[in-house]
Amino acid sequence: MAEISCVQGNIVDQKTDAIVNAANKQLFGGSGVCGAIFDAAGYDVMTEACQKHGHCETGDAVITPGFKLSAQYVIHTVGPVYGDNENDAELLRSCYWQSLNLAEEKSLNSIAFPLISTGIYSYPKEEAVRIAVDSIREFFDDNHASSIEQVILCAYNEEDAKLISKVLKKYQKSTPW
Ligand code: AR6
Repeated sequence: MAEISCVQGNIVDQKTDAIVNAANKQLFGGSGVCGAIFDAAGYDVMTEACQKHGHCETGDAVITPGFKLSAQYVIHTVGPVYGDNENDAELLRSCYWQSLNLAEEKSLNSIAFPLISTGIYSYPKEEAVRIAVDSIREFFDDNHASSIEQVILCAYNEEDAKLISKVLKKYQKSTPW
């Protein structure tokens, strides 16, 4: 089982093999995580790499190089806009799952996620954190021989870091990893 931990900071500063972008379906630069990642990676090169994919469905993910980032790769996943779909939870779960799948396909060792959908897309944070932790754990339950050893949940502020740590602790108490 990979180690799942919480770090407070900026996703672009994470020194994992891949960082995950909270993307839009058109894969254009935006604000929030997306803006920070495009700016730090190099806006033009990242736009060009994303436009080669052209589009990404909600719940799915695509991968590009990290360009100027410390991370070798960026995995772009499109979270649900909260309230727009009957299966929001399933779509959010799929974002984590598909991102881990892509990291696995590249035999990566480490990956850092922001809290997908909890900014502009308005997903309630506590529920989103539970879904994130649940889906990451389920992925490793199904992939015992995974190359991924480290998963970071990156909180942008102290409040989010406390929330993630609380959910992680609860899981550690309830089920041995
Ligand atoms: N590092 C880590 N976390 C961050 C950072 C950062 N640099 N910036 C914001 N957050 P959001 P979404 C937190 O809005 O809700 C974009 O324009 C933030 O506090 O980036 O999935 C895309 O292009 C929040 O908790 O992503 C899409 O159109 C979380 O990261 C849309 O926004 C996600 O916030 C995606 O919206």
